[in-house]
Amino acid sequence: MKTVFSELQLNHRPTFELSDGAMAPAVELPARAEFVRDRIVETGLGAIQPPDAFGRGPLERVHSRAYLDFMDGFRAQCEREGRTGEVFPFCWPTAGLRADVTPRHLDGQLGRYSFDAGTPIGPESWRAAKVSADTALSAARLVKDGERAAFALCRPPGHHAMSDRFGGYCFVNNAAVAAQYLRDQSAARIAILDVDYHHGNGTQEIFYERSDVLFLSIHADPADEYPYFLGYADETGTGEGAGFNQNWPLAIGTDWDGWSAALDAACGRVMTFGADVAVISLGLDPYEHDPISRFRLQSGDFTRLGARLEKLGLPTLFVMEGGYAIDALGVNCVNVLSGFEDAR
Ligand code: FKS
Ligand code: ZN
Repeated sequence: MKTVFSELQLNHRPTFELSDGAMAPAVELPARAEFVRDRIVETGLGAIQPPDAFGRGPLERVHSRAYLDFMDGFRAQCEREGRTGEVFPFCWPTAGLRADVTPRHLDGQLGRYSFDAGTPIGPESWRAAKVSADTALSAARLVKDGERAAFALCRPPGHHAMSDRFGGYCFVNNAAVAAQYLRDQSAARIAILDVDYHHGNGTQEIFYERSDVLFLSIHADPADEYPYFLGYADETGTGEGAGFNQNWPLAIGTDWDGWSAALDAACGRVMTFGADVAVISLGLDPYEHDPISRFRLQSGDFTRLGARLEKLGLPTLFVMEGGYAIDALGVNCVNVLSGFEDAR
């Protein structure tokens, strides 16, 4: 299986994040991608190639122009307003405040275009995020051109990014951008299966009213875990999209037995939907030793996950999302991909 990756994605280098009421060391680090890349080389999974530049067009299919304009101008605005280093939003237009205004001040704009204070953003972040999206698009193109599967080693991740808000370490929704690209290029029906420990609220929001993109997510119950305000079982889509969204919120402590039951159910839905392509939002944070997560998948279970996904028999795009047990990240990630390859 081919991998797409660029070192430019490493230039988003957060140092701190707001966590448990204090500034703590950031966990969504460049080393995450380096460990995965090194493991791909070590195991000989396949070639690693740099992404092509797709420009703004494919991003506009998923994100609002106003959001992209804000992000494109972020660096210059920081310089104008004398803000150096990382910035964090802290004030949002929640109920009772006006959602129909866009303030001029950077902090007002940050609140308008984000949904949490957990996402450090620095001068290099947006450029790295755009290259991460190019990585997803380039891997999608490989699948469109006939590869059975491809791996987009995306970082920064994407599944929390909404149509006009960043959050959860995510700026561009890589999986959504790639799915929309495949939809525009060739495929009539896309199934996105999100196996990250955290609910993919951004991907859900982007496709919630659509019947051509099925969104399925297996994650920790949002009553107990980030992102708290989306990802419940009663969210099944609306309008045209009614019946084309399904969530499996699982209890803290879920192991492979419980987790794979949800996986089987989700795979069943992919098949009855009649998907032409599967896009896997591949988070490795359901791992038992993940430092910020509380599921109990073991390294060998990730191989099983890959083999189960192969049984769908579909062209498959893997898009990396989270996973913070840095030492094991390469092994667990490549276990999924080689589990898929070896099942063929
Ligand atoms: C720590 C709070 C951390 C934020 C969790 C974000 C998870 C991000 C992710 C992604 F795939 F996007 F990277 N809360 N006290 O893993 O879902
Ligand atoms: Zn996650």
